[in-house]
Amino acid sequence: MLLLAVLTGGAGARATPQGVQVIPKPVTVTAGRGWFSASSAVVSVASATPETRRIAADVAGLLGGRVGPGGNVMLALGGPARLGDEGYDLAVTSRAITLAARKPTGLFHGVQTLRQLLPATGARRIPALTIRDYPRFAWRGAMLDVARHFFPVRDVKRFIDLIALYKLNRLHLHLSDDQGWRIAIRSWPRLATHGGSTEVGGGRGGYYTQRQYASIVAYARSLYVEVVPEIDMPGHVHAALSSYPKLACDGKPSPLYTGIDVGFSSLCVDKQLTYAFVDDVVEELAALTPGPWFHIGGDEAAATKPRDYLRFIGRIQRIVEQHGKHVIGWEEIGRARLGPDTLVQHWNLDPAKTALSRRAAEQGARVIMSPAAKTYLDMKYDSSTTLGLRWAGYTSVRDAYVWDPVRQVPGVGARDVIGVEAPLWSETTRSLADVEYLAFPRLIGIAEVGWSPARGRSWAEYRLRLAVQGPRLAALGVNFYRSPEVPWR
Ligand code: NGO
Repeated sequence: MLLLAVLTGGAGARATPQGVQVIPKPVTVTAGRGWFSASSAVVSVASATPETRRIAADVAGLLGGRVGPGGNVMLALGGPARLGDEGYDLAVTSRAITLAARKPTGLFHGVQTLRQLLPATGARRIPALTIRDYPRFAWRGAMLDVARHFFPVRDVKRFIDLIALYKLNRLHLHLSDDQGWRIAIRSWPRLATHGGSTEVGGGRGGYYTQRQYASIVAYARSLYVEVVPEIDMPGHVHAALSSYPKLACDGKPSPLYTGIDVGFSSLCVDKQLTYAFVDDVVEELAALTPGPWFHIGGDEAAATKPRDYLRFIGRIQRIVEQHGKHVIGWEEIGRARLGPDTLVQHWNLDPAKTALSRRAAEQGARVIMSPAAKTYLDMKYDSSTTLGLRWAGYTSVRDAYVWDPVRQVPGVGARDVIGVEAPLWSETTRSLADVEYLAFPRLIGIAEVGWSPARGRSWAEYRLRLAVQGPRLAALGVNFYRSPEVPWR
């Protein structure tokens, strides 16, 4: 019997031998003979830059070895074009490890693989093998709603730590909604000081100073995660209207809102002040955000007349572009005429709304797949889950894994889909522990949907690999849901 096997990709795949249980599943894994002993590691960099040296130090820390010349763990920049910006080649023998990538991002992803090749506990050794790996999709995101409940900087950084382990590369921050405005804007200070002063259920809320937001962005970048800020418009703006009543059409003061209804607020599309306001907000936030995107929301604008909505989205797109960013919007913006390089985010269950993603794709927009029934991390797992909502149905760990992003919306196929994103809306999550419980382990499955080839993926095999993540998540202190669907170790 052949024990040496190509472990992934295709019909001939065999059961994964112990020690090679990486998530997301690499493109190809070929098992070798023997083990590399981590304690003997001396890490060297062929292409030394401050960035690759930092990665080398991480590898040395991970293996419990040191950085030095002429080592047996070699990091190098280079490799075939197929690896792209994020892929890597990893070769482990009993004597040496080589990790090569065209960009530091790829080295970083290779290090996450190495991390999972080490056992969670016990002997620090890595099985001999070769891996070639690169992502299926460029966009692999998680979204955190910091508006319904506020999460302090340290929570957000911890969340970034966890998503980076699974090769996710975008953190979308939903920074404003009816219940709270979470980012300081110097030209409109009451947005944060008043609009950020409460949250769902009436708690204290909070907001990020510009310095804090910048520190989140920089921290994410150090883990190769790009932050995507969202200011939701023209609906979901009650906190802003309560902070500055002159932005409302009737100009009347209103108290802050701490419930969870949606679709009742709108910016005043006819007021010139509205566009001055949006321009100021986009200008300040764009300046703090090195990534190329600005998310304008655009969902559930039930309190804005359809004609006004189209006018508004048109003007807002121009403002965002003037500040040098590409527009992202929820799929409702597909109703409007879209500029080039726009991304739309599919989420609705209703086919009439889903068709707007197709309309956007027909205009040349690319689509981020966040189908609510698969990727909404705020849905309950099953009827016994106490946290979460259930408007899109229950979403089991299996449901979040068994789907293909290019088969979600008729007419939106491989050419149109840029990737996947899992939103965590925070109506019911009051702490990071709550967030972790809903996100893990479903987010790990979404990470694999975004990275790994569709061919060769199966729930029966995945659930065994996921089981091995149990001790790893436990060691990290993650409050994950021990779903009965998974034979946890
Ligand atoms: C919807 C709605 C959000 C809710 C979320 C709850 C979108 C794009 N808009 O998704 O305001 O928080 O559902 O699941």
